[in-house]
Amino acid sequence: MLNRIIACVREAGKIMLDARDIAQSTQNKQGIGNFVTDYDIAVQNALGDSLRRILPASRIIGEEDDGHSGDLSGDCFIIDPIDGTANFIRGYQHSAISVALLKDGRPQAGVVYNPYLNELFSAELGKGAFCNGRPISVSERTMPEAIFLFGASSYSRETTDKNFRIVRALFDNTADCRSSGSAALDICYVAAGRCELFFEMTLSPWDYAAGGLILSEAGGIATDMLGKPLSYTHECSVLASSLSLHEQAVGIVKQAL
Ligand code: 2AM
Ligand code: CA
Repeated sequence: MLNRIIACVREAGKIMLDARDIAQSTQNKQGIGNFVTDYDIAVQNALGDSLRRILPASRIIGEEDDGHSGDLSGDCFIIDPIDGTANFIRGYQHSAISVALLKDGRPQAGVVYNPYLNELFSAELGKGAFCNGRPISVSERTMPEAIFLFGASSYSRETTDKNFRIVRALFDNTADCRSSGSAALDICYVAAGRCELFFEMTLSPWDYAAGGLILSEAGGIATDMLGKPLSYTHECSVLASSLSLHEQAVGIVKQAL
């Protein structure tokens, strides 16, 4: 199953690599800094077709769909056709396709693919996490040694004060921080031990469903910022880290609230 999903995702990645005149194909969605391009739609449609051929009875929930009924019964693919759309539009070359397969609401497989670096992160429940087929695991760095990644949730400005209070608190307890515009890749970078923590105030299931499974299979954990399980039907905050740092990270966040 995982290999068939990977083949679909790699094929769809060619649409991103072949994209031209992206700015001309861009429309604003609701909120500041929230965009969609014709390529987001093209990747989503291509994935919808190819994934449905693998599991014809599956439900497909994508970022560029009209809505999400909240029904996660049976097999369900949650897709972000391009995570890091703003990067994609600007030629920043740090974006990914994210596909998760859930069974009755629980993630079974996840794939996150950055076609620019040809890096494909993948995991299947209980079978470990991989980058281009090689096993990955979270780092053993301590909190003072940690680099944390964060998203500013620029599209929901009512949470900006709270978001940056938490970012400040994390910064005071760690070595450094980065913000690079793709939550899916950020979570995979924690899974691969490149960085130790990821935090964002408001994300949607397609941003983290695949990355969350890849991280847990790599020895980490992704929860909301209070340490509660992630929602796969609604937006929520995400706090992702190695298992050893997670309790401490939740404590830092709670103190900052
Ligand atoms: P996107 O590029 O697929 O939209 C950057 O902070 C992260 O937030 C990216 O993963 C981005 O995903 C995501 N993001 C952007 N707009 C969003 C929105 N309105 N709701 C939830 N997540 C969003
Ligand atoms: Ca997207």
